[in-house]
Amino acid sequence: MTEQNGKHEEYLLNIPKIKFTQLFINGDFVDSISGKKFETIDPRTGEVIAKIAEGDKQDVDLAVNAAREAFDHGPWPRLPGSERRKILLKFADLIEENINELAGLDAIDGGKLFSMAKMGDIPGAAETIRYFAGAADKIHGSTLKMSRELHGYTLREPIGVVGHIIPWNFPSQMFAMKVGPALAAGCTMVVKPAEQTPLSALYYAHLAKLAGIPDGVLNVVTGYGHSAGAAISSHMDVDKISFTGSTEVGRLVMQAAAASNLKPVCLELGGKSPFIVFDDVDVDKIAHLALIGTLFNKGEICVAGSRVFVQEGIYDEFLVKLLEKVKTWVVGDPFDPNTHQGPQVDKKQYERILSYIEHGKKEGATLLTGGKPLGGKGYYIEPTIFTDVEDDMTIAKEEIFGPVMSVMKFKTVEEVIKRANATKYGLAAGVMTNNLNIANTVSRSIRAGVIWVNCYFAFDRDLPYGGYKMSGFGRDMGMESLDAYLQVKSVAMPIHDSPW
Ligand code: TXE
Repeated sequence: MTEQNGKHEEYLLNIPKIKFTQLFINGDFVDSISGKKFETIDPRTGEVIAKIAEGDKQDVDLAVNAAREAFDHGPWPRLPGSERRKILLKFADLIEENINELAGLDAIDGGKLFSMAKMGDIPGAAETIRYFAGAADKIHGSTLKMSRELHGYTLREPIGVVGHIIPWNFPSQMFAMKVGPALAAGCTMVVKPAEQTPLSALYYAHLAKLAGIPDGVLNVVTGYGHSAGAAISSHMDVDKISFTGSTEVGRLVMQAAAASNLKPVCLELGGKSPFIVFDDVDVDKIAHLALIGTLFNKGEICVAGSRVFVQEGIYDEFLVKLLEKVKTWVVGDPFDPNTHQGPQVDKKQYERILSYIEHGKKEGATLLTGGKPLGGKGYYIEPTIFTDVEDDMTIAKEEIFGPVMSVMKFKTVEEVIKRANATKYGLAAGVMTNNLNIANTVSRSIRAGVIWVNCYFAFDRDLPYGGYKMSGFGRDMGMESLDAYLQVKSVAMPIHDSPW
C-alpha cells in the first residue's frame, strides 16, 4: 500500500477546495428549507470533507416546480436544436477547462483514482455532453404512409420534467450520461446525486449556468435516497425517472412511479457478469484483462466481470498468471499516480464487501489471495481472488461491488452458457476466444445487455448499455438513450377533403 496523506507529496496538491455545498434550484445555490445538512466523507480517512445541504420533499417540490415552469413556459424546450447544441458545447468546454477541480472532487468524495478521473471520467463526461449536443438539432419524426387518404407524420417532443437519481461509483459519467441526452431532447430536470458523492454534481450545476443553460432547466437536490430520492420518484409533476443504483431501490422507484402518476422509468441496476475464458486464448493477456475486469474502479462498477469462468485446459496456468499480476496491483491513496486501487466509497460498502469475503471463506471457496482490509484508516481492501467457487455460493450469486473475483472451472461451451445465464442479473458478459463460432454462439446465447468479445469495459458513447432481467431496462448512452427522453406524437390529416 502506498503512503497515505504524506503531507509533502506533490500529488496532494490536487485536493480541491470545496466551493459548492448548497442545493441548486432555479439557477441559484440555496440552503435546504429545513436548514439541515449532511456530512460527505473522505473514504481515504473516514473524515468529514464538507457539510452539504440536505434536501428533502419540500426542496424537491421547489426544484420540480422550477423545472415544470422552465418546461411549460421557458425557452429551453422551444429553442431550435442548434441553439441547445451551442450551449451544450459550451458546457462541455467548461467541463474540460475545470478538469483538475472536477477530478479532484470525484477522487476525494468517492475514492476514485485522480489520474483515472482526469484521463477518463471528466473528459468522458465532456465528450458525452458533446455527443448529445450533436444530436440536439437532428431529432426527427417520420412521414407515414397511411392506409387511407390521410397524410400522417410523427413529432418527437421532449418528455417533460425528468428526475435523475444517480449513484456514487461514477458521479461525473453518470451525471453526463443522464443529463446530456435529456438536455439535448429539450427536457428540464432535477438531479439527485448519491449522498456519498454530491460534490461534483453541484460543480456541474455551476458550469451549466455559466454555459447559458437557463434557470430552472437543471436543478440539483443533494440529500438522501429515502427522502429526496423517494420524493422525486413519487412526484406527480415529474414525467420520467432515470435511475441507476441497486435492484432493491430500483423496485421502490418503480413502485413509487406506478403509485403516483405512472411516469415511465429507466432502471440500470446491479449485475453479476460472467467473464468467460476459453482455452485457445493468450493466457497472459487475458489474465490481465480479467483482473482489470474485476478490480477496475475498486470493483465498484455494475458491469464488473467478477464471475470468471476458465476452461479446464488452462485453469491452472490462468491462476498462476492471475496471482503473478495481482502482486503488482497497488492499493493506496487515489491521488498518488502509482495507485491502481483507492478506498471503497464508504464504511457501509467496505463492511458489506468484507462480509461477502467472510461468506466466501465459510462456504468453502479457496482464498487464492487477499481477503483482508488494508491500512490503519480509510476503507481500503486487498484485491481478493477466490478459486474453486461453486455456482450456488453467495459470492458467485450476489453483486459484491468490490475488489473480489470468483474463479470457476468449466469444460464445454454448452455448460458455460448455462452456468453464465444462471443468475438473476443480465447486464454484461465477456467472451474470450479466438474461435469465431464460439464467440458468436456465446454472444447470442448470453442474456445480457452488453457482450464484450476479447475486450472488456469497451464503453463508447455510441454503445447503448443497460440490462436484461433484474439488471433493469432502458438504455444509457447511444441514440437509444436520447429516445428515452422523447415522446412520439402522431399527427394525421386528410390529403384532400375530409373523408368524415
Ligand atoms: O445503492 P442505492 P447503495 C448496487 C451495489 C451496491 C448496492 C448498494 O451492489 O453495493 O447497490 O448501494 C438513491 N428512492 N449498486 O445503497 O441505495 C440513493 O440516494 C429513491 C449498483 O448506495 O440504490 C442514490 O442516489 N432513490 C449501482 C441512488 O439511489 C433512492 C450503483 C443509488 O443508491 C432511494 C450503486 C429511494 N427509496 C449501487 N433509496 C450500479 N447499477 O451501477 C436510495 N436512493
